[in-house]
Amino acid sequence: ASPAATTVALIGAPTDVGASVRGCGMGPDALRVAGLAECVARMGLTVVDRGNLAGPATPWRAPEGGLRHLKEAVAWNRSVYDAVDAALGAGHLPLLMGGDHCLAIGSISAVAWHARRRGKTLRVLWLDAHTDVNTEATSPSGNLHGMPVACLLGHGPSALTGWSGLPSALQADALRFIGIRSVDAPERDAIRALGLTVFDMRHIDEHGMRTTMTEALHGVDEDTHLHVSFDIDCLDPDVAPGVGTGVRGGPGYREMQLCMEMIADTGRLGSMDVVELNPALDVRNRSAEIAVELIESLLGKSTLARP
Ligand code: B3U
Ligand code: MN
Ligand code: MN
Repeated sequence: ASPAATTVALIGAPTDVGASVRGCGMGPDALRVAGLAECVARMGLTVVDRGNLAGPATPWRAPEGGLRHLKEAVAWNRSVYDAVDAALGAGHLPLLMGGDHCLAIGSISAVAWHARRRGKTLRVLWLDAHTDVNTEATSPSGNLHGMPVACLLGHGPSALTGWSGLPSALQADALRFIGIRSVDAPERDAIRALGLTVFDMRHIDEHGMRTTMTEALHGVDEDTHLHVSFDIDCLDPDVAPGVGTGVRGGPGYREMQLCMEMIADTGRLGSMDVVELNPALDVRNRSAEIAVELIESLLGKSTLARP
């Protein structure tokens, strides 16, 4: 099935402001070089490349108050919020090309605002090795790419919460995590306290990707705005080595393809993030090419016509 919009707006956010390792600021151009725009066009969709947003350089300062680069991260997320807001306002499907995962704060805050205004129920699929639900009080690193989920749930620095017009952009029941295999001890407590639904790698191994995705997509209907926040480190690092914080034991190429195909089948995809792709650590842009192939499936590519 096709996504909810017929025009895809590519938005580049070339920064590693929230990351622990340098290099994911080159993600947007790596995705362009891998043919992302051509892939969207092949799916019969109109593509507009909004170019790269501008923002402050990453100063590589030590964390202050448990947070690294807060001021710079706020600036980048402001730009992302405005660009995603503009794309949704134009009826387009925003595809945020990160950049690190802290940018999902701006992106999903804009999505939440639009979904609420249109009376849509928001469902966010967080495809990641990590749950990213740390706060400045629990983070082992101070890196903001480990905190976007907490910020979107209203727990985090006040400068990065409340952007959707409500104290929290998301309620816990809007989120489904897929591919998780690295959770810090305080994150484990937060998952339980917040009541988050996490399909970790053990769940995928025991039940398979098909059952997992059926569960993760349960309840999605014509009134749902589906947002996919795709952290490339969700994939096994043997498949996609171009990431700063790879964790062994992730989904392989075929499992991830099925995940994307089942999301596409809902026909409710309304927006997405592709983040944490680090070309400095990649092998001949392979991870970017795989990301593009997976996005093609997410936008409805199918080997055979399906009933
Ligand atoms: N949980 C750790 C590591 C991490 C989270 N997200 C990424 N790495 N990419 C942290 O720093 O919060
Ligand atoms: Mn992440
Ligand atoms: Mn991750």
